[in-house]
Amino acid sequence: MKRHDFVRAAAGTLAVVSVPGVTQRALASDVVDVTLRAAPLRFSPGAGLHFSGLAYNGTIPGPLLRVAHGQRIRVRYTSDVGVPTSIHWHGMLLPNAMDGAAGITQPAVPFGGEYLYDFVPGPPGTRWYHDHAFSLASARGLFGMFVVEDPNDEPADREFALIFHDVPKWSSLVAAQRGVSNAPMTDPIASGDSMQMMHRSMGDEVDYVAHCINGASYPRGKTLAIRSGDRVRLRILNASPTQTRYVRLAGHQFVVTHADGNPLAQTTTVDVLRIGAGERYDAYFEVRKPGAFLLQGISGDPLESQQAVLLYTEGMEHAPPRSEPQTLGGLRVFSYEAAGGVGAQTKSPIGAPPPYDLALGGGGWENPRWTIAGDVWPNTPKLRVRRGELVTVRFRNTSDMDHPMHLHGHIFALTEVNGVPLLRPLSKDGSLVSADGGTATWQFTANSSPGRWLLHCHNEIHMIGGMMAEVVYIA
Ligand SMILES: [Cu+2]
Repeated sequence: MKRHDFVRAAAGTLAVVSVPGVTQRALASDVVDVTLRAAPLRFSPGAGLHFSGLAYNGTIPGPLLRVAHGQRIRVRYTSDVGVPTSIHWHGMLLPNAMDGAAGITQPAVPFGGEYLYDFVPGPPGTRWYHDHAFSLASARGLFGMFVVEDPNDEPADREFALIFHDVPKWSSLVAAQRGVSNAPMTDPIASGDSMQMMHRSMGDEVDYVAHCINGASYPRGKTLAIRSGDRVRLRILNASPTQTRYVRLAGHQFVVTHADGNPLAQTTTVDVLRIGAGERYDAYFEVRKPGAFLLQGISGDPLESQQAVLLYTEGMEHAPPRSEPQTLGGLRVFSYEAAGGVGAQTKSPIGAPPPYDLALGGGGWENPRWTIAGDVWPNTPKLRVRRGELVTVRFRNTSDMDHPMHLHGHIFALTEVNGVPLLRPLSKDGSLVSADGGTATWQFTANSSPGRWLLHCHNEIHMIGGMMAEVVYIA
């Protein structure tokens, strides 16, 4: 069994930890007992930066949770923070009462309170966990990665878990909730050779004081050792409260194998990953030559070039690292269409119930309302489903912001994007619906644990502004 190196945050810095292999762990115990305690943390991701964060077990991100598929986990959660909290297990299929949606599947955990989460994590793959009590606690640091080991994963010489996350300027987060933030839109735009920021203010954009990987902004944070010839697997999570990430590794391409932890029918090779809020991608690369290479966020926002981690081969740790220009021009950027292929016609089986057509709307200056079918939670549609039924959801985005829509407790097939059917639908738990008329179609079978399952935008500002609906199982 090869040694697997994993990265996790310890007190605001990167730490590489060695994790025992799958089989030993599975044999060691069928039940993994974990204690998570949320508490305030003065978080310092870069020189001169201090932020009143909230942390699980004293680290931002929280500890990397890792089980063999088939093991059961018991998480004793306690809260020592002054806002209501809960833990959502993002991308997991689990009993409804374990889903962690405060006010829906459990009461919020108050200061001094506790909650026991007890379930068998699955399906295998890169999942994550984060606060879900509508108090912006996840934006303050309550999140972490959760790996359910897949015995069918191809072997890798090394494996790194990379969590991209952002530190908000709190006043802008508060203003964004009222639709009066002056922060500019920072999604990157490829225009010739340079990146540009959009200088129109959308009212809902959040200003960030730092963009981090695993708890630190470059050049802080631990460096990652690789060797020439290595096949390196990356598990990358975008835990940003609001922003999409574009990620590049200098001198290398990514071979993407999994979307949201679920295997792609066919791998796809890209120069740049695009990762919406809440999404995960597994990708590998082969180290072809010695050197020092930055893996980093690509953006028009200068702070985002500090969202970087250094990978180096032996003896190259102090060499000037190779980085790439902050542009997407001429590069192969990950897209659902590229990963799924286009051209097939997807037909629903005869007799399938009609689709739910959900328009996504809202936003604009001084408008804090983000809507589904013209209304805000809890007046948004209830998708009432019977167990075993095939459910089709079609989104149409009438707003001028992208929406990373996420469904709890199910994995759907993304069958259509922007009017184009996908040849090989992607298995996901969230997908970006593009601004200004973008569409997406999801299909899933209602075969999860009966109950209420949220369907919402993973942009925290939009979710709190009402962009949330639910799938409800009826008898
Ligand atoms: Cu949104």
